[in-house]
Amino acid sequence: MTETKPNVMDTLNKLGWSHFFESSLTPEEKQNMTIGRVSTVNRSNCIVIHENGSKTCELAGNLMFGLDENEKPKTGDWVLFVDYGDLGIISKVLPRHNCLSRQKSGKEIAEQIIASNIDYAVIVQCLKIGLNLRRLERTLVQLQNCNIEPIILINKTDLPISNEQEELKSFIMKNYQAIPISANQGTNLNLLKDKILTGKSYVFIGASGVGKSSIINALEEESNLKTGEISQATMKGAHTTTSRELYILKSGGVVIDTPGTREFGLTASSSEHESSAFHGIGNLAKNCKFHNCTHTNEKGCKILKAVKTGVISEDEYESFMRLNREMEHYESSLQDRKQKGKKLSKIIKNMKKSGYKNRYL
Ligand SMILES: Nc1nc2c(ncn2[C@@H]2O[C@H](COP(=O)(O)OP(=O)(O)O)[C@@H](O)[C@H]2O)c(=O)[nH]1
Ligand SMILES: [Mg+2]
Ligand SMILES: [Zn+2]
Repeated sequence: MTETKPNVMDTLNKLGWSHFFESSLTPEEKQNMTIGRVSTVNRSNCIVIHENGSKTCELAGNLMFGLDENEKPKTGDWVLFVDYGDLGIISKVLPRHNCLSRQKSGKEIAEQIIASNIDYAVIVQCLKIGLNLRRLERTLVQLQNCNIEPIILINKTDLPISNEQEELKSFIMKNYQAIPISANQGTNLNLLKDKILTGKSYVFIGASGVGKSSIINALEEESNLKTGEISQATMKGAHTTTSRELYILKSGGVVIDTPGTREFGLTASSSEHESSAFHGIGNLAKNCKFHNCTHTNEKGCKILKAVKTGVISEDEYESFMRLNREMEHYESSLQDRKQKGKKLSKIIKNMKKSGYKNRYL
């Protein structure tokens, strides 16, 4: 009686439907409700993709007033709605498999959900727009915590870069398996296409202007997303993607385009200050008396000594310890702990060996 037509299942599977979501439904829900996935969230409604296309939906009153902000539909959520023709009324947001969130900027600790039910995050960077290793590391930590696989791209490889940037590019390619691409010229797009699988969901993240929409466009010439002209003066892209949007690619795969996510960290503090601090302290740490010094109360700790004598500030010390805690959390959640342990320090070490300038860290 509650048989779902095969072609409906086919569409839902392409959209990322799985057992996980299926098992959260009651027989009544299967019979009476339409299943859909949220593409865009607007101020007072959302656009939901379902078996017959897309529909503007509003939240049922009890959900509108009964749910917390983060429980309300977000891009990538699966919802049940009653179809009233022109309008759908959402009666349930299905449990999330996972979600990509970030901390809202500002002092208060508030989580903001960027997208939900994500398999991969495509981190787009380009050398022309402030590529920052620390930010990349933070993003990787965040993805690890959210159980999302990263794919790292370096876009705009058609543009000329300095020798120093060239070195940084090879470094990131080598240490992070980053793929160098050019959305404009189609260079290496096939390498990215190979990673995009039917029924899996990919959120594109990275600063505004790095070329996220252009890459999605290039994957799907027909999808016709708006891309913005970049201002040569500031190297900042115009904010053309105003909200997060979910699409099914013709070739298979669900992509979510996002506007620029500038600060993506686990903490809301500015990273510039931390970076220089981190670089200096990292050196000191190598000379601590104990190999596994935690720099909190050990005798012979060079870092504590430097704080005491004013060589480094309390602020710098705090930042360094915060990063360490983040990395520890990151590492302890990895399955192959041993192999990946101390990943960051190894990277930093390699960076130094190859003579890197402080500002990239
Ligand atoms: N030279 C060059 N420009 C690119 C490339 N990809 C994107 N752009 C340009 O960068 C600007 C910003 O692109 P857009 O896709 O809107 O960036 P988004 O903000 O990350 O979505 C646009 O002017 C694009 O034409 C590329 O591979 N090479
Ligand atoms: Mg865009
Ligand atoms: Zn120490």
